[in-house]
Amino acid sequence: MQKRIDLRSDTVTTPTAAMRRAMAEAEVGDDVYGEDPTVNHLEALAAEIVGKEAALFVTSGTQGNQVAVATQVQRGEEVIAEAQSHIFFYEAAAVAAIAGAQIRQVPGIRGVLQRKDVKDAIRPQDVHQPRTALITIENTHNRAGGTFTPLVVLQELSLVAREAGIPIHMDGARLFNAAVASGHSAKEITSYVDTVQFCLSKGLSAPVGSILAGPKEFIQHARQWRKRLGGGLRQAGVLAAPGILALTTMVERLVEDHENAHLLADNLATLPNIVVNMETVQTNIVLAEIQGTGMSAEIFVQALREQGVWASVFGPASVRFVTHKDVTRQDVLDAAHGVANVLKGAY
Ligand code: TLP
Repeated sequence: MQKRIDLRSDTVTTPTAAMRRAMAEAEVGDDVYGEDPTVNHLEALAAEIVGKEAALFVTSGTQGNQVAVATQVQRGEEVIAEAQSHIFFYEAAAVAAIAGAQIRQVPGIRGVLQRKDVKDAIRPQDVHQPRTALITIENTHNRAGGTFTPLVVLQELSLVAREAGIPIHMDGARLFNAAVASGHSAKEITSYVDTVQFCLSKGLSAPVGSILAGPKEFIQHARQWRKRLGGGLRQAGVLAAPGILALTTMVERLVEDHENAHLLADNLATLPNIVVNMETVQTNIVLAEIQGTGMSAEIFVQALREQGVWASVFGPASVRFVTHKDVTRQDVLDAAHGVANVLKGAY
């Protein structure tokens, strides 16, 4: 059988053997009673890593973001989010459906929000206008191709937010990719935001779960929102145990994923009719614009799959490749070869 090189997402990573052992051996209790020692350990460790008072283990990145929004935003208020952010684009309008608020889309530069644009988007006090209740930053930015927000920009955004008295939430689904690529610790990055969500289940390879971290009082309220959304789990230590290994053993290796993404981007860029914006290749995501091939992204991805290479349709003529621990350097070279074959019509 042909080998599958699955570059659709880093969400496809499977747990390591050590993670599976840790799951089998995890000490557990009822987490809704706060009695699961493994969950408590993970939450304390995660809070320490991002320099926040407290943390909450949530079922997914989406749940972490939406609990963060619902906890900080009232009905009829507004949330500033980058125009192509996951919170806006991929969370099934949950900000409207759950918090009852609306999103103000602010376009960034390669996914990075700009100080002036955010400042201008903050609503004045006016009976006609909603109150701006929260600013969100996506780091790294998925639809922009895995770009990270530079520390100086975070600093500027935090000043704008502080002046206006508005909290910042970071969707740090790939926070550790941002940390590794920028050379700054996760703690330095999150020092500029009030609350942060990061995923254990993407490049860090845990099978399930995300962390929401922030001030103690925020996490107390967030715990109730998580319960309300059905995220109060019982013997969740079996899920938290691989999360602990994700944080303690899987961060440094993200460098390899970034190297492989660069290698893939370099190889794809040499192919005719494929355009890769190298400026956005900063972490583990590569976006290929395929307009010049005359194929739709749907057709292209289908043809590529026949070569054993799985990628995601990211727009009518845009295809996303994501590197992760379950693809090797050779896989990436083979994937570029598969793309070349598609272009030659040799499938
Ligand atoms: N992103 C997934 C899909 O939903 C698109 C992917 O394959 O990249 N924030 C960001 C920036 C994300 O990229 C994702 C997942 C989430 C939040 C949501 O995480 P989950 O899937 O755990 O709900």
